[in-house]
Amino acid sequence: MDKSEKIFVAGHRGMVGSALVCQLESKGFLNLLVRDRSELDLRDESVVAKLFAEEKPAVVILAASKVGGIKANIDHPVAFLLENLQIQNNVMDAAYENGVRKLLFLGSSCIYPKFAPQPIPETALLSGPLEPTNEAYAIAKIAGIKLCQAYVREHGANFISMMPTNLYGPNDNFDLETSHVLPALLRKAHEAKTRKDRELIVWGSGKPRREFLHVDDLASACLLLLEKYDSPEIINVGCGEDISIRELAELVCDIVGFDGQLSWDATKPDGTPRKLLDVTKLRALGWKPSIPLREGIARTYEWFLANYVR
Ligand code: GFB
Repeated sequence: MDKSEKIFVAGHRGMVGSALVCQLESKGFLNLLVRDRSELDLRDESVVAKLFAEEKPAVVILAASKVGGIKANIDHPVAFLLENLQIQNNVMDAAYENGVRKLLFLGSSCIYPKFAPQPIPETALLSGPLEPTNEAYAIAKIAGIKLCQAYVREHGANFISMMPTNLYGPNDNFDLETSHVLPALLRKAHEAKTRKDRELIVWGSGKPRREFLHVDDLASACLLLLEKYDSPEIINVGCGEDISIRELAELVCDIVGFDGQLSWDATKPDGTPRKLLDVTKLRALGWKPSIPLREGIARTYEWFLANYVR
């Protein structure tokens, strides 16, 4: 990628987008196009078209999504389906209409069937029923993949799609109702320690397994794919290892310094039993993650203490 090319980072205030901006700037990509939500509503087709016509970005990273944890997905399927379709349709159409050289679309590991083989190869897409707790989000992301591939096939566009595993890091959402598990556990353990509680309640059975990737590693994988990957076939991005929610809760408590007991709220859903991505394709491009889980969680806890705890 040319250092002077204009790169539009859609969603630059989010956890992924902010990590991307940081990494792009540190590598000397200084011609970044970013817009706050108050200036640009990506769900609005006409304002997206106007931005592209005026700014003519060369490269687009589509990191803007309506995202949330298992409860938010269950409670708001309309927003997860509708808003994600609107955002990706508007951005991809404007990118094509304005001759964008390359677009990177961020999907999710939840696009794969609930009972996909583990680790999940890219070929598992659309091979079985989805996990019901995040079906709306998954359908939107699958539509995004298919739209990228359609622009490639019909118009020769260079639109690529990566499927990240569960992500965490600075600028994550720490709201207990809408967040993913890792920021939720960090906050719960911190508050339990502060209150000197003897018990911490964790959702579900603790048995599901998840793979966690620090968002700075995700950002470095994005840059690699922008440089080296030009195929319409989707590519998984993960660290290649998973742990159970029970093990994660124990690790978080150890890092935070909460030494009370864990108890399990069986009224809350487990979601998909396991979601470990097969990252053979990505590894073959020479990429590997650099932030071990314990270190990444400790760094995220430091960020939480400095930025969230008031
Ligand atoms: O991270 P999470 O909300 O999403 O939940 P998914 C992962 C697991 O952690 C589930 C358990 O088994 C939860 O029951 N868990 C335990 C908790 N305690 C908590 C807690 O306090 N908060 C939360 N949130 N979970 C999401 C999808 O699925 O993954 C999204 O809903 C997206 O669409 C995202 O794909 C990456 O991993 O189950």
